[in-house]
Amino acid sequence: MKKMKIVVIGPHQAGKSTLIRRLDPWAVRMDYSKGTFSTTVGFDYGIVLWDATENRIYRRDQIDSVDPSNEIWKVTITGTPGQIAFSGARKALLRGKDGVILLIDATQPAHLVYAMEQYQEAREVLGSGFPLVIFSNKHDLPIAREPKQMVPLLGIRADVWKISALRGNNVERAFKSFLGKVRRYLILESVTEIVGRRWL
Ligand SMILES: Nc1nc2c(ncn2[C@@H]2O[C@H](COP(=O)(O)OP(=O)(O)OP(=O)(O)O)[C@@H](O)[C@H]2O)c(=O)[nH]1
Ligand SMILES: [Mg+2]
Repeated sequence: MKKMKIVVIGPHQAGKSTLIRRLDPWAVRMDYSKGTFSTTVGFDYGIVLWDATENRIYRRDQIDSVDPSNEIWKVTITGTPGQIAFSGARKALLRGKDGVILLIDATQPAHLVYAMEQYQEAREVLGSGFPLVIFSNKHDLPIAREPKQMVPLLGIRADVWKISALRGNNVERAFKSFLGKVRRYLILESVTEIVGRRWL
């Protein structure tokens, strides 16, 4: 089975853990909780299967329905801790990942500066040109700003999807679209490697 490793970065409380739980309800979550508040002090780790032939996502409880004659990918989704103090942990979690989801909170324009910092961390670890997508989260809330009011401030060129990780709106569509992009990148990388080797 082919493997793909996705990492989710983004400011503190933007909804990274919620997104991963939405994609994999059995995801591991290492949070510190107090009352209704919780924050990641370790990481989140979820797994789904993606049928690239039919462009379908399967959760752990749906594995029996997977058609093994199709192109199936095991997709791991690692969530990072968003607090500034965890920069070292984020960089360790970014290492070796195939694609990055930058999650921003559409209700918190002031947090874009942290999103920018985390994007720079990803560049430090993964170099340039890695598959990247921006998910603008919390669009179930009326105070959510439109991406066109927020994303240009980041100065990052990437596809942008409006989602609600809490309600699930648009999450699967956005995620599958990104998996398609990462797949194309990985296939191109392996072809370049083979062709490059032949010409040595
Ligand atoms: N209204 C709304 N609330 C959301 C959404 N996604 C997450 N939240 C809420 O935002 C808060 C933070 O969510 P988390 O998923 O823990 O955020 P996080 O990015 O993992 O936070 P850290 O681990 O602290 O970096 C929680 O109260 C969530 O219920 C959303 O789409 N809409
Ligand atoms: Mg979290």
